[in-house]
Amino acid sequence: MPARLLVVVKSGGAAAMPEWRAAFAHALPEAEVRMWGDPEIVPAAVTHALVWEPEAGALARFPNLRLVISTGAGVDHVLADPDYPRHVPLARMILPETRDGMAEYVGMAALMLMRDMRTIARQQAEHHWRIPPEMPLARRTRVGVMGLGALGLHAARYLATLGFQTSGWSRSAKTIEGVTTYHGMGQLPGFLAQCDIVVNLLPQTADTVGLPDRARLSLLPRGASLLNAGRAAHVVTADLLALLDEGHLHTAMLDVFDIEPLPQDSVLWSHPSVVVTPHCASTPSRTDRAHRAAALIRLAETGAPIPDLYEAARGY
Ligand code: OXD
Repeated sequence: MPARLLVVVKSGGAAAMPEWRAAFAHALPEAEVRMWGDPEIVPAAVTHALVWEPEAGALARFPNLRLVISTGAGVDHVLADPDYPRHVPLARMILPETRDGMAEYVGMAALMLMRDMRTIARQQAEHHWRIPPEMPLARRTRVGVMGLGALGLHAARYLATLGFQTSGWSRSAKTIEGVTTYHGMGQLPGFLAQCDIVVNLLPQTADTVGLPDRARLSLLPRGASLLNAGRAAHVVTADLLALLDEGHLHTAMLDVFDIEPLPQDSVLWSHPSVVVTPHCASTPSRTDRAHRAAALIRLAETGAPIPDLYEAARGY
């Protein structure tokens, strides 16, 4: 077993390495930090990996890995690798900045959707002055969050502080002050039926892929809007576009896509009812994430419990 710490980093490519290295030099000076794919890496010497979308089979080449850390809150991009070494603990990257960034993005999106800023932006592009017929208010707008994990819970609380009539749906029962909660598949239809805006923040697991499918999204009231900041695999694009084109849904604001960057020829770029944001809902700085990774590595090295570990039984 190697005595020293060798951290390999796969996130942001060569351009990002100076920032990762500088942050680790400060937070974990005893570690050597190498870029993923560096030909000089001796696989047996690698002790820790900080990764986003590692290629299939790549992590399995490091026989002495002690901890894998995702550079994001989700770990689906690591688990997509069928050869991922499942005996190695896998940590999700959830910082206070991740929670705050997501809550603020969701709050902004809910306000934008409520005020129909998509239409107002289009009117500006057309030099068209049209005052909306009604002024909606948060306290008259029902926003529901699907997924009440670390990010969803914080986002739901934030929506409530903005004055929205806030609800949340999760697999198991939760009590959150100021938020009406629903749980389990049996309560999903009732939850959806009362959302003017539904926010998807589910983790991607075998149980959640396709959960907000066409039939379930049809349960939203006519004219409702969807914000997807979870994973693209949750919502089938063709089903979403059909519901938008039929006028059942008003707007879809999307931050996650099957292929990223979103291909130039995607219909989503110019669909009149879609707002595209470039997977930017919540990405703390590399410095903050390196500091968090260093803290997790220190905990792992001392045998202390590591927070936000992936649990196979629940799928995230
Ligand atoms: C994440 C993401 O998992 O950005 O953090 O999607």
